[in-house]
Amino acid sequence: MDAKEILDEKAISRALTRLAHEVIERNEGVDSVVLVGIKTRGIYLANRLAARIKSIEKKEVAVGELDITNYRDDLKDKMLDPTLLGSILPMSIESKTVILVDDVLFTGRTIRAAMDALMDVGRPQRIQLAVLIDRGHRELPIRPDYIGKNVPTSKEEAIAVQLSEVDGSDKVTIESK
Ligand code: 3GP
Ligand code: 5GP
Ligand code: MG
Repeated sequence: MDAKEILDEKAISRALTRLAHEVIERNEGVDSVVLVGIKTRGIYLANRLAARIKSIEKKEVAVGELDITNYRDDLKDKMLDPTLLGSILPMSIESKTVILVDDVLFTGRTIRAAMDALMDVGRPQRIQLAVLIDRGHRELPIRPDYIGKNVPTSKEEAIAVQLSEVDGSDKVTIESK
C-alpha cells in the first residue's frame, strides 16, 4: 500500500495554531466557546486547540468528548435506543457556541449524528465544525468552519491521521486502499 505524507509534525502544529487563532477571531474571544472532540482523535485535537487558545487568550476553554457510534445512521448494529455511552460533557452547552472537532471530515454522517447527540442534551446557541482534514465526498449539506487542510481524495483513498497521544507521533498520510 502506497502512503504519501500530507502533513508532518510541524505542519500539523502550524495548522492547529492557525485554527486556534481563527476560533478566537470568529467568536470575538472564547467566553461562550466550548470544544467537543469526537472520539477518538478528535478528542486529542480538541485538547490541543484548548491548550493553544489558553496560551493565546489566557482563558480556559472547556473540552467535552462525544462518542457518537450509536447515533450513526449507517451502522447495521446500531442500538435502537442510542445513549451517550462513553461521552463526557462536563460543561453545560446551553446557549454556548459548541465547536465540534474531528480529525477527518468525509460523508458528514458522523457530524450529523454528533449534532443530534448534542441537541439531546441541551440547546447550544450555535454549533461550528473544526476538522484537521476535509477529504470531500459529502453526502449531507454539512461544511466545516475551520479546516486544517483540504485534501481532495478518491473514494479508494484513505487518510491516516497519527497523533502522538495514541500513535506515538504526529503525521497525516494518504494511501490507496
Ligand atoms: P478516529 O476514531 O480517531 O477518527 O472509525 C475508527 C477509526 O478508523 C477512525 O479513527 C478513523 O481514523 C479510521 N478510519 C479511516 N477511514 C475511515 C472511514 O472511512 N470511516 C470510518 N468510520 N473510520 C475510518
Ligand atoms: P464521515 O463519513 O461520517 O464524515 O466520517 C466518519 C468518521 O470516520 C469520522 O470520525 C471521520 O473522522 C472518520 N473518517 C472518514 N474517512 C476517514 C479517512 O479517510 N481517514 C480517517 N483517519 N478517518 C476517516
Ligand atoms: Mg474521526
